[in-house]
Amino acid sequence: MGFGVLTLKSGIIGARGVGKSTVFHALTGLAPIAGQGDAKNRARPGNIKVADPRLDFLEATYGSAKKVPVELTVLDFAPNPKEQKEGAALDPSLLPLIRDLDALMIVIPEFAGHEVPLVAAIESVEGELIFADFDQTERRLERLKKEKGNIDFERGGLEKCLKWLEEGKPLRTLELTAQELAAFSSFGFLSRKPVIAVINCDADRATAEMAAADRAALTARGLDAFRLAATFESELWELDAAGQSELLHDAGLTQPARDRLITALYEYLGLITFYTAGEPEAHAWSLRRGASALEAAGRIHSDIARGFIRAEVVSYADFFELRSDAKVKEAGKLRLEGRDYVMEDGDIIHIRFKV
Ligand SMILES: Nc1nc2c(ncn2[C@@H]2O[C@H](COP(=O)(O)OP(=O)(O)OP(=O)(O)O)[C@@H](O)[C@H]2O)c(=O)[nH]1
Ligand SMILES: [Mg+2]
Repeated sequence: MGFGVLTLKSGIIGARGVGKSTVFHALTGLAPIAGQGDAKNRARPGNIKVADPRLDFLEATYGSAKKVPVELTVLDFAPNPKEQKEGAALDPSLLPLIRDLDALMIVIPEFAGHEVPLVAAIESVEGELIFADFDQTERRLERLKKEKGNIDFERGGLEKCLKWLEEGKPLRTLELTAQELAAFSSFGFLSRKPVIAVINCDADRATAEMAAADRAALTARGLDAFRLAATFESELWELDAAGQSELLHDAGLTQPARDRLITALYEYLGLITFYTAGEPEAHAWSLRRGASALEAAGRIHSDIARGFIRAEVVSYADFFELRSDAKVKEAGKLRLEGRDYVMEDGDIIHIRFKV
């Protein structure tokens, strides 16, 4: 499933006291704020720079002055007890903020005192998203009744959505035509958003096998699942690099959850990474899987896309083996590609353009 997401801004949501802020701290190293009032005053953004050994290699090989990794933004929201009562699945005052996000992480607790089964817990949070979409669709249909002109197409599509929502199903799993997608893109449907269920569990239960079982249970809803021991991962921030490796190793893990989560998010959202590298900087960029060289150019700068002439491309594997631009050229591994070339994960590109 491709979501066409690039900016990687996601929000952490869920019931009260399930460990959302602990997950936020585990991922970003930041403490949550105790904001008050409006939802936007209660949002705390944190950035995660994506750890990327390929980028490190490019930086070292080119002696780049600067390294720019892919960044991910995660938001935590301070609760407002007036908005979200104890036991409520989600803070309804957050809904307008959630509309702007690229992806959601729903935290599901799996520690003492929280016994709701995974699918039921997800259904209760997603139910709020589905209800909000239902409400919006119904109001839009109501307004259409007063409109003249050619509205049959929009009405047909909305009625299809309404029926789907009525059955308690998220719009994420409804097949829409390209034309319908374009017509509804401005709606910011909440139940169409990519969602990762983040299961907050004990360290010995944060295994890939268990996550695979969770994923299987949620696949009909189009969700991904990820296991994370938030308290444990949070403690990593108190240690230096050696201490972190030791603690991870003792728990039978090889990398912190934030690195695993980014890999999972990339996979789920259908993203790849490409690079631009030289002496001034080594830069990693996220890109939609299947995107063209022209779209890659547009990621870097709209002027570069506009004046696109051709792309010089070398795969990361070839560069890693040959270790310099000159050797890459000599070995015939530098390819000249046109605007329609489909980018591969790890491509290192240099775009020729004129302005
Ligand atoms: N045992 C255990 N306790 C946890 C875990 N994660 C969080 N907690 C505890 O649960 C309580 C709530 O954690 P928070 O991270 O503040 O939860 P929250 O969802 O942000 O809470 P609100 O923002 O108030 O809705 C804290 O006392 C945490 O220490 C966990 O994995 N295991
Ligand atoms: Mg919190």
